[in-house]
Parts: sequence; C-alpha cells; structure tokens
Amino acid sequence: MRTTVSDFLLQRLGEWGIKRIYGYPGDGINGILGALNRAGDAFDFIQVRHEEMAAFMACAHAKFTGQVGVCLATSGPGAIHLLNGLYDAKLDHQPVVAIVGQSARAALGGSFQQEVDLTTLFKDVASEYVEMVVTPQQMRHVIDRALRIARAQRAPTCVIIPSDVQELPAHAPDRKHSTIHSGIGYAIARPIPDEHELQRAANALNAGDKVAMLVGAGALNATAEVLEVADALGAGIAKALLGKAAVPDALPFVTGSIGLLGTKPSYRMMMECDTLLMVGSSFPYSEFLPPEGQARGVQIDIDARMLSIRYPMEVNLVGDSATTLRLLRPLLKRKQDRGWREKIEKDVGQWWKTLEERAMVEAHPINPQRVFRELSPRLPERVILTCDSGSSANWYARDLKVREGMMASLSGGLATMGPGVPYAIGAKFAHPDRPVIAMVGDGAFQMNGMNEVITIGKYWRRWSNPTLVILVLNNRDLNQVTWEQRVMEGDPKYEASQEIPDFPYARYAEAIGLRGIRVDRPEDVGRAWDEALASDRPTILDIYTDPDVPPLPPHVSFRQAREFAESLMKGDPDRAGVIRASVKELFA
Ligand SMILES: Cc1ncc(C[n+]2csc(CCOP(=O)(O)OP(=O)(O)O)c2C)c(N)n1
Ligand SMILES: [Mg+2]
Repeated sequence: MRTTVSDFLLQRLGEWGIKRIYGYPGDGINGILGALNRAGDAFDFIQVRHEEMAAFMACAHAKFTGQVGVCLATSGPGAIHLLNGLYDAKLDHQPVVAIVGQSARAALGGSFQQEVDLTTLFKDVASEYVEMVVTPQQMRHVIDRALRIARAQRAPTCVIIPSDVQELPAHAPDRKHSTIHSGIGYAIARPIPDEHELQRAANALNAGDKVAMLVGAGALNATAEVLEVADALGAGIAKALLGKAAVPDALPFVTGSIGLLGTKPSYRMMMECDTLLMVGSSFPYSEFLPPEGQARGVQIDIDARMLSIRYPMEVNLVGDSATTLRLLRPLLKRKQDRGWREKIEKDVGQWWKTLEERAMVEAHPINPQRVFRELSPRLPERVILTCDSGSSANWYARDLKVREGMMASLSGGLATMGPGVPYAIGAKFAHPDRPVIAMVGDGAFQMNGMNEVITIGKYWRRWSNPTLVILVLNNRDLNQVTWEQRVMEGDPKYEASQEIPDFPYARYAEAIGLRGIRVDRPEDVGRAWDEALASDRPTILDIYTDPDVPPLPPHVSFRQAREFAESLMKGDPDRAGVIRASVKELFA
C-alpha cells in the first residue's frame, strides 16, 4: 500500500504521542480522513457538532492533561469555525495544534469555492506558528514544528494542507541543499531565576509585615510549594479564576477568588498588604491589586513577557513556579508575628458565613447561590469542574470549595461563552474514570452546549465513570450582562437583547437518552444533586433560578451603587424583584 502525505502525518502525530483528534469532516480534508480510516484504532477521531467545539475540546485536553490537544477542520467554513476556540487556547496559554484543509494547489488564487486565505486568517491566533504544506517534503518538519512550538510557547499553532497535497505520496526530505531535517520530542525545561534576583525577592518578602499572595494557572502544579511559602510568610492566598484548583479552599488563610467575581477577604487583603507575591497569574484588573506604591511587588512567571504588567513589580522572577518557590523557601525567614495571618483568617471565616447566609436568602423560585452551596460539600473526590461565562462564573468562583486532587477550568482570558459543555467532554475523554460537572447558563447552553449534548449522547458509554452532570442555570436571561448594564452603565435591562426563551432542558436530555432533572423548588436542590451525581448516565440538571439575585462584586463602589439605582429609576422591567433581592443580599 502506498503511503500518502496524510498517512505520514498521522504516523508522525502518533510518534509525538497524539492519540485523539477532535474534528468535523469536509472535502478539504478527505485525504486525512481516509488515512484516519486506514489507521484504525491508532487514533480516536471524536466527531463534534461544530468545529469551534473541537477547538474547545482540544484546549480542554491541554488544560486537563498538560499535553498538546489536536483539532481538525476542513477548508473555508470549517477553518473559520475553529477560530474562537483557538483564541480561547491562545489567551489561556494552552498548546493546541489545528490541522486544516485548503483548496487544491492548482485552484489557489483563483477565487475558488471555499477558498479563504487561511495563512492570513490564522496569522493572529496562531501567531507562534502557521504554515501551509505545499510539497510532501515539508510535511515532516511542519508538523514537528507545530507540535514543538505549541508546547514550548504554550500556544495554538496551525498546519494548512491543500487537499491535493494530502493525497500525494509521502516523501522524506532529500539530502541536498535547502531541505529541512527535523526530529520529534519535547524539550522539557524548568527554568529558574538568577540567584541574585532570588535573593532580592527574598529580601523584599522578608522585609514585609503584611504579605499577600495571588496565584493563578501557573501555580496549579505548585500546591505544596505555594503553601510552604505562604506559611513562612504568614501570608494569605487569593486565587485568580484559572488558579481556582491551585490551593484548597478549606484552608483558613485562602481568601478565594479575586476581582469582580471575587471575595471580600481577597479585596481587603490586597487593599491592606505591604508586600505582594504574584505566582503564575496575569489576573487583569489592577484596581483589585494594591494601589501603586503601597506594596513592594515580587512576581514569578515562566514567561518574561507576562511580568510586571498588572502592578509595577520590584523583583521579576522568570521561572517555573514550583521550582522557583522551592529555591526561594530557604531564603525566607519565617514571620514570627502571625497577627496579619490571624486577621486574614478571621475575615475568611466571617466571609464563609456571609456566603452561607446569602445563599439561603429567599428568591423566586431558587437562589442561584444556593445551587452552588448545596453542591460544594457534595463535590466528589477527583472531580473535574468546568464553567461557562455568565453569572455561573460568580458562584463557581466564590461558593465552591475545591479540595486537593480536583481540577477546574473555564475560559479565563477570552471569557467567551460556550466552552462549559465542550470542556466537560474534553475532560471526560482525557479522564474517563473521573466525575465531571459543567456549570453553564441557559444562554450559553442554547448557544452551543445543547448541540454538544448530542455528542455526549453518542460517546458516553465509552467512559468508565458515567458521571457527567451539566447544571443549567435556567434564568431566562443573559443575566451577567443584564447586571453589567445596570451596575456599570446605569441602564435598565434591555429586554430585546437580554431575555431568552424558556426551554425544557431536562426533557431534551431524556430525548437524547440521558437523564434530565428539573428543579423549581429550593428544598429539592440538594436531593437533585445527589441524584444527578449517583446517576448511571450523564445528566442535565435544569434548575429554575432567579435572575433578580445580583452577582455583586465584593465591594460596590459609590458610583456603581448610584448607576444601579438610576437604572432602576429608568424603568427596569424587573424593578420590583431586583430591589427585593438586592436589599436582602446587602443586609445578609
Ligand atoms: C461569545 C460571547 N458572546 C457574548 C458574550 C458576552 N456575555 C458574557 S456573559 C453573557 C450572558 C450569559 O448568559 P447565560 O449563559 O444565560 O448565563 P447567565 O449570566 O444568565 O447565568 C454574555 C452575553 C461573551 N462573553 N461571549
Ligand atoms: Mg441565563
């Protein structure tokens, strides 16, 4: 049998350790699909409903395994559909390789059907590496480089293969001038900072009396090291959204999330600290960090480009988080005065009580916070949590207590709607033995999550552990934005853009052969979680929640309060409910 460029591509991907490809067919990639068919069990081709979802799943694969995720799409429309998912990978620094088809070489430049200038299209999202394979001899080094650069730069890369090239006989590079001779294999490295810089960092941290730590995605593999350093420094630890699983929430000095979705203890710690140690985070909102000049800053990041861009840092350490913290630890003097730490712990204890009270405030019919409060103690061991953009991210960030051994992610940098369900699918394929819970709004679910439930229906029997619960916050509203309009702009809810149709999500699940549970009474929420988590198949938990409960930022500024009041004065259609819910929240 002759070996085509496509057969060779797959063989090479196999040598790189790639086993699963998320994709959708089209005649622009028929050569590759034919080769996948010939490859048999060597590859797991996962058929999605939409190419953007394939990119989200590849991104989730990268997030939950640390390995490169691969997605495949046809030329023109298929390639275009990938974009948002690839941007999600780019903004969250995940290694994803996109393989896309292109019109045959003879047609290029001829305004042929489905011909899109793909190199230009992907130039920004795959800025680290995008290349078109125009001759078989290129295939080897282009795929090698796409994988290596994706991994090294933690970024999406893109390989474009014209349809006729896919079918040509494979051809190794000739031994002559102007040929490229590449090999496989990652260069795993754990960079460490210069010794002098480490000492300077230790000096700044040793001089502080009130040290605050902020950890992000870059600290996910440095739990023990973060805790040891925090202990020595008597520091509290706040977590950026992507760092939610970096340290357990049960620890009394973990202040939880930060920012608009953050907690009061995180906010107060940042406003009062005299030293800031930031580890593996590019948390974007500077107004939630200490005012410039108040604190001495030390930052650790593996990427020098990400240093000192949110707060002017005194010491910038380029390095792997765990290794750098390990080197820093012996240079730190254990703080004898634990007063600052005790104050943080008191704040945290109080805050958990406040959240409990807020969750139990009566709503119509169900307070969304209560849904998350009921879930928190029920989270199964080793669960993987995914969340969408929307009000659910507030409650996910604040109310869920993650424990050691769990993983959790969402679209942090791009904050796009839509990844909740595809991330959960990626998590299930990567870890079929682990329970997975996705938390999504009804808007995001209608946008694309519902379609991917069909994908779940197709594949779930392959997963050794059937637990996959999709929580749909059914509030008939694009609620996060409704609140942003009220609080940030002082505008009343614009019904034409904000209201979305009700839909029987639980019945939809049943129609697909999954389980559906509909809840519209607060007292049933706990039992519904128990049932969903014990179910013998993936389950949609359709919970009817109150859109009038405000996802309030930890501190409401005077301006925001004024804008909010004005928005209601201007005739917000939900005025009565909102006033009732907000007043209860503020005094809870
Ligand atoms: C692709 C995309 N479109 C629009 C937005 C803006 N946006 C952010 S949250 C949100 C509302 C989400 O509504 P829903 O999923 O119902 O969640 P809810 O806030 O109601 O809980 C919107 C429109 C976005 N982040 N991404
Ligand atoms: Mg909604």
